Amino acid sequence: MNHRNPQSTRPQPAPVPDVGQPASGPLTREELQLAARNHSMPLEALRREVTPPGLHYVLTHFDIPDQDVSSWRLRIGGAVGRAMELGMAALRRDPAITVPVTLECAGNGRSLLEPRPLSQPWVMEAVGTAHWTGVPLAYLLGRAGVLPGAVEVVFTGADAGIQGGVPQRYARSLPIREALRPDVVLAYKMNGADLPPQHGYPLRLVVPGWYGMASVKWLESIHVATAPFTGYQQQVAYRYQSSADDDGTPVSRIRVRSLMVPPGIPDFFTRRRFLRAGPVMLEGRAWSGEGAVTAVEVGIDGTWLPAHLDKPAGGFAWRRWSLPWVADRGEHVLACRATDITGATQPLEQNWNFQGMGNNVVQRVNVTVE
Ligand SMILES: Nc1nc2c(c(=O)[nH]1)N[C@H]1C(S)=C(S)[C@@H](COP(=O)(O)O)O[C@H]1N2
Ligand SMILES: [Mo]
Repeated sequence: MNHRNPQSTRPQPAPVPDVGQPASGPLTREELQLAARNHSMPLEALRREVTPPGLHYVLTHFDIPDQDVSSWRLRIGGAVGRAMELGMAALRRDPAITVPVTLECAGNGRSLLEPRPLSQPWVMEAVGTAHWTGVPLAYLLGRAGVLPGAVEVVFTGADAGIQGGVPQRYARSLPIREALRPDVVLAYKMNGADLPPQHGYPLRLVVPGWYGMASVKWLESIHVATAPFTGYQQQVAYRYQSSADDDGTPVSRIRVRSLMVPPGIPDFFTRRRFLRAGPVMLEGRAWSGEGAVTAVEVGIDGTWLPAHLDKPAGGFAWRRWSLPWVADRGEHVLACRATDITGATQPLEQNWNFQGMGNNVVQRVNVTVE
């Protein structure tokens, strides 16, 4: 029998493009949906050394879970001598540390690429710095007793969804030597208060120096593994790929970057800046997951000048920079460019990659001085 519906000969709606496909032209409805859920940090918040939670960027792949802390448990298992289950009261009795950490999404800058990979369409401000308080991961792994043969630690969150057609819980792994670093923290506080729901309540991992994807929110399980983890967010997503068929290399540490507080006042719609002629202090922050930021230069209409650097607040927290400028009437293009201790510096033009990862192109700000 022929079950074909005669209506199927009508033109079919175009298939909804899926995550990762390259696109040109106006943003799609799906990108707008993601952009309205996941917000970046307004650039004026760069004035603050510590970003208040409501201004810190947020990225959540699926839904924010509603966690009941009275029934919530953290499970630690796999290649350990003593598997454990811990509630929040027990975790809070363990020794705690507080680390200032700049987190940045690996997809920051994606919407500026041409063509751009379909995903969260960040511009340039998917960043923030918070003080994260909690138990050092190394302390708990020490108590559990990591067995010989362990190569990675897998962290799984409570949030589930489908990405690239694959049903999954959000999960990522760290090589064992990174997991045993003394500054990797299982955080239950952000800036001195309980984690807000969107930042991982009641417990999240924070991996200083790594792009944000490593810092698993709504943490439920820690599994010490004797083979490399092959989950979607490890093996498919978060890779530097030249094309769809390229296996690529994994994304890990944050590339050196700096941003500037746009001076003066904005036009509401275009965000173009306007300021009065005369002295103005240009300022911003710079960070790198590879180690200390050693220099920031400020570009004024293409001429680069060294900025003053304040003392760093911590190994993986951003560092304030400033440069006084006497603005003269006319149109100007301002820019900033940081260099880190490895000698890496920000590119003037971004190299394209298939997922739009690790963008650290120099920021440019157009200003009209009147
Ligand atoms: N469980 C879980 N953890 C997660 C994510 C997620 O979707 N689910 N997103 C990751 C990504 S891609 C980033 S950039 C950071 C963002 O952390 P924030 O929202 O606290 O800024 O969380 C990471 N941890
Ligand atoms: Mo991210």
